[in-house]
Amino acid sequence: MDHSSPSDKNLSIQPDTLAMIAKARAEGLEVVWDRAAAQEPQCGFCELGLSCRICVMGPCRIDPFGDGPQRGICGADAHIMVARNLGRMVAGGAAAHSDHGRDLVETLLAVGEGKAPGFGIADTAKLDRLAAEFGVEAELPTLDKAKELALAIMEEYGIKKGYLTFTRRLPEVRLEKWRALGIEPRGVDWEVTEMMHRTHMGVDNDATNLLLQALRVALADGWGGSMIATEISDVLFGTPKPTASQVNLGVLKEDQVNIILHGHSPLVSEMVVRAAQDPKLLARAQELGAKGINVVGLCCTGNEVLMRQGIPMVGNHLVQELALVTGAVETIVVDYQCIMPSLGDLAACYHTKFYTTATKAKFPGAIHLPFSPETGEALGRELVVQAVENFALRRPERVLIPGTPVAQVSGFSVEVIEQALGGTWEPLLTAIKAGQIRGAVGVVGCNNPKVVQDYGHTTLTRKLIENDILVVDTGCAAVAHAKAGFKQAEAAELAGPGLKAVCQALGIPPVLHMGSCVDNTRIINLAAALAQALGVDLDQLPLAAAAPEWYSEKAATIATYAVASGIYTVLGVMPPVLGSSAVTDLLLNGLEAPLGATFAVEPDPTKAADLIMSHIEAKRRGLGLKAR
Ligand code: XCC
Ligand code: SF4
Repeated sequence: MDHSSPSDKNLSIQPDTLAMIAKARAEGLEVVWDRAAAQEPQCGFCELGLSCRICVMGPCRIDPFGDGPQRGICGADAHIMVARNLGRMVAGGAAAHSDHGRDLVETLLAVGEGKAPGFGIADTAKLDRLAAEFGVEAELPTLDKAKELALAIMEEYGIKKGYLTFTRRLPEVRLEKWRALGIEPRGVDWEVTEMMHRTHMGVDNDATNLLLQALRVALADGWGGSMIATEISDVLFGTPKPTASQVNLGVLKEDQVNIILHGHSPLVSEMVVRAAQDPKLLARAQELGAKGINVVGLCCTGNEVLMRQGIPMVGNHLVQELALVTGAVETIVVDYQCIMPSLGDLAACYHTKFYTTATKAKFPGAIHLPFSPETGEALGRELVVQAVENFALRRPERVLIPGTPVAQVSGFSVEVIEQALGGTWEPLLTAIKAGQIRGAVGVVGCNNPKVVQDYGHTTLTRKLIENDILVVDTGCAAVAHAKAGFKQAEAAELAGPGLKAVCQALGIPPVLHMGSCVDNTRIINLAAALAQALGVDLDQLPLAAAAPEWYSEKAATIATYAVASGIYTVLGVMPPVLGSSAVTDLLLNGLEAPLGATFAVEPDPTKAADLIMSHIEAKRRGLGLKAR
C-alpha cells in the first residue's frame, strides 16, 4: 500500500527519496520534512536577521514594519543586528571547515612521527610541492618532510605568521584588493576568534566593518582551513583521479553487509574502506549468509571516499534518514557536520548500529568509538567487525531498497584536469576564447527542505550545460547531478554543441565532480590557475558559482570566500539579511567595485541560469572575447 500523500510528490524530484518517504510514513517514522512542517510558520524576525540573543539582557527583536522596537536593549539597530548575525554564521562555517583541516594536519604530523599505523603518504609528489610552498627542505626523507610540513601548516592557524601561504597562489592584484579593504586573512583561528570578539555586545557596531571581517574570516577558510583539509587529504590518501562508480539508494545491497560512511572527514572512512577488503572479515560475512561487505558513502565523507576510492554514493543530505529507513543498513559510521541528531532514533527502529567517531561530535542513540591517528586503523577494523556481526540481526521483511544505481564518473582534481588537457591550460583557454565553452560555473552546496530536493541543482545545471557552460560541482549538489546522469560520458549529449564537442574529444562528462565541501578549494585553485595563465584577476574570468539549495553555515562561508575571491555567486535560498537594507545592499551591490564580484539571490533555478549566463557573457566582453 502506498502511504505517501499526494503532496509528498513536492518534496523531492528523486523517485528513490519519494519511495522511502512513503515507507517512513507506512512505518510511522518521522523524517526531516515532517519536522520542517511542524516548524511552520518559521519565525519572521529570525528569517530577516532581526533577532538577537548574543547577551542575556536580550533576547531582542526589531520590528521590520517600524511600529515596534527599532533597537535591541543595548541599542543595536537592525543593521548591527543583521551584520553581527551574519558574521557569526560565516565564522561558524569557517570554524567547522578549519577544525576538520586541523584533524588532517594532526594526522599528518602523527604519520611523520611514525605514530599512525595504517596511515602513510599516498601522494609524495604533492607532499613535495606543498613542502616547497611552505619552505620545507626538499632533501628531507619523506616522513621527516611530512612532519616538517605538518608543523609549518600548523602555523597557518596561529597569530605569529600574519598571512596565509595558500593565498600566494593568487594573482598579486587580488591580494592588493584585499589589502586595500583590510581583509587579507592573517591566521585561520585568528580570524574566527576576532569575528567572535567583534560580535560580542559592545565591540564592533558598524555594519560595514563587521561585514569586512566576515569576508576576511571566509577567506581564512577558503585559502586556509578548507584548502588545508583538501591538500593534506590528498597527501595522505591520494589525489583523486577519474573513477567510475554509482549513485542513489539502490547502491545498498540486499544480500550484503551494508556500511554507510557519513560526515566530512576521510580519516575514519578510509580505514573502514580498507578493513572491508580483509579476506577474514569477508569470510565471516559469508558465514553469516552475506555475499560480501558493501561500503557506501553519504554527504561529504561519501564524496571523499568516492573521489579517491570509487566507493558508491548512497545520497545527499536529505537522504541520510531515508537510507536507514531501507532497513538494510547494518552500520552507519559518522564523523562530523551535517549529521542529523535524529539518526539515533531511526537506527533504533531497525537493527542498525550508529557509531560516532569524533570526540567533538557525540549523538543520542549512538555508540561512541573515538578516532585517533594512533588507533584509527584498529578502529576501522572494529567498525567492520561490528557491522558484519550485526548482519545476523537484520530483519528481511523490513527491507526495501528503492532505485537502480546510476553510473557516474568522479574524481576530477585540478591536477587530473590539467593532465587531461595535456599538462597545460592552453586547450581549455582556447576553447573558452573560441566560445566553444562560454565559461565555467561551480554548482555546489546542500539540500534544504525549503527547496524540492535536487530540483534546484539539476534544473540550473541542465540549463547551463545546454548553453555550453562547463559545470564543476562538489558536496550534495554533486550527488544530485550524478543521480540525474550528468556524470557519465554520454551526458555530453545533454550539452550544447560546443561543450559537447570538447567533452567528446576528451571523453569527459559536462559536469565534473571536484569533491566534498572543503574541496570547493579545488575550484578556487582552478580559477586562480586560469587567471594566472591568462595574466588577469579572477573576477575577469567568465566564471560564476551557485548554491541553489544551501542550508549550512559552511555554505554561507564558501559563498562568501567565492565572492571575496572575485567569483559572482548566486544563492537559491535567502540568507537572513533582509532586515537590514545596508547589509543587503552591500552584499548585492557594494562588493562589485572593490572586489569585482557580488552575491545574487534567485530561488528560481531557471532564472538563476539566466543571471549566470548574462554575467558570463559580460565577462567575455570584458576580456575582448566574442559574446552572445
Ligand atoms: Fe552538508 Fe558537505 Fe551542505 Fe551537503 S553540501 S549538506 S554542508 S554535506 Ni557541502
Ligand atoms: Fe539584545 Fe543587544 Fe544583547 Fe543582542 S546584544 S541580545 S540586541 S541587548
